[in-house]
Amino acid sequence: MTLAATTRPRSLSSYLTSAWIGDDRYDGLDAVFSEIAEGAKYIQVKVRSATLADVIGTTGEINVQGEIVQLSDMAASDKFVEALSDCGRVAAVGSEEIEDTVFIGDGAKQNFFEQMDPLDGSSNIDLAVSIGSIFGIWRREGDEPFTDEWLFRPGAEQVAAAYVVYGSSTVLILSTEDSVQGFMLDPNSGEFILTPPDLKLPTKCSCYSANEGNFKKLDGPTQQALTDLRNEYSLRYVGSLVADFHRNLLKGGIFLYPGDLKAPNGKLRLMYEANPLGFIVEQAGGAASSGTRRILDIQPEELHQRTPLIIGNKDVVEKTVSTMSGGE
Ligand code: AHM
Ligand code: MG
Repeated sequence: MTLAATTRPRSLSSYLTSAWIGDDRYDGLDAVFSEIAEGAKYIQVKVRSATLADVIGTTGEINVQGEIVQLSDMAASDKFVEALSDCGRVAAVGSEEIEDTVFIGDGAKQNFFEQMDPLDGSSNIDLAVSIGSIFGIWRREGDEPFTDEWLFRPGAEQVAAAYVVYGSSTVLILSTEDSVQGFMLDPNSGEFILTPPDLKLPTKCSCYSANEGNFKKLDGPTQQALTDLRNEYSLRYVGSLVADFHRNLLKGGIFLYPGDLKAPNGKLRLMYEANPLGFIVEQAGGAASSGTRRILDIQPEELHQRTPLIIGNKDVVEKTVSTMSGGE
């Protein structure tokens, strides 16, 4: 009798140990990704016990977006700032939950800075609906002094990005300029396992994701673009950007949160939502647009600025953007 050959699952730590040996672009990135993974393990336990533990509710404070801050948003933000400070490779962090950039240090080894949405979709936390965390990573060149302006780099200058989905399983997606790798948390061993590796968007788009309730607020060409998508694809909308994006990345799809007549810049944030996911989708073969330009080419003007976002399969994004701008 011959035993079937088995392939040993590859852990995140094994992957990070050998991923970029000798590649100066990513010197220290293993430590950054490793801390994001550790933070995610901590947060996923909190998320799973959110309705049991005494973490639901509000802190009584209003965040910089004017929304009531759920305690878990703050806890996630604090946890990731702490983890990224501890890793010794991050010089500064911008967070959706914090008005100004958090400067950590300017040591020679602190050669990255990050922007993050620590708990995306958090209004879903007490509904057992998937939520997540999103990270964009830029390299700090040399020993340049830090100013806020220096941090406002376009998304095209990111060297890496990542997101986590706290769903029926906890998944971590890491991307550099070379690849997009998926990892799934094994709840038994507590390790992230490489699956699926080398992610590419399926060539066929299978669904569209949009808040159809906003239809009446959209201008005519955008209503036309949405109608075209509705006529061709299935609607799938979780209401957590990171979860909608993850499904579309695996299955093929387009997500859009356009501007409308009242809010021309839409709802989503450039620095820590659109830029990281735009980076990842491009590495996977897709595209991300604001409706008038490539997301990654937008020159940021402030930390919390909003942008319309159309993201997913390249051909469908291009067609949708063309219709939105009055083309066929
Ligand atoms: P947030 O939870 O970080 O504030 O993000 C905003 C969320 C996104 O996750 C999601 O795509 C969007 O808001 C849904 O908005 P709406 O309820 O208007 O459809
Ligand atoms: Mg968000």
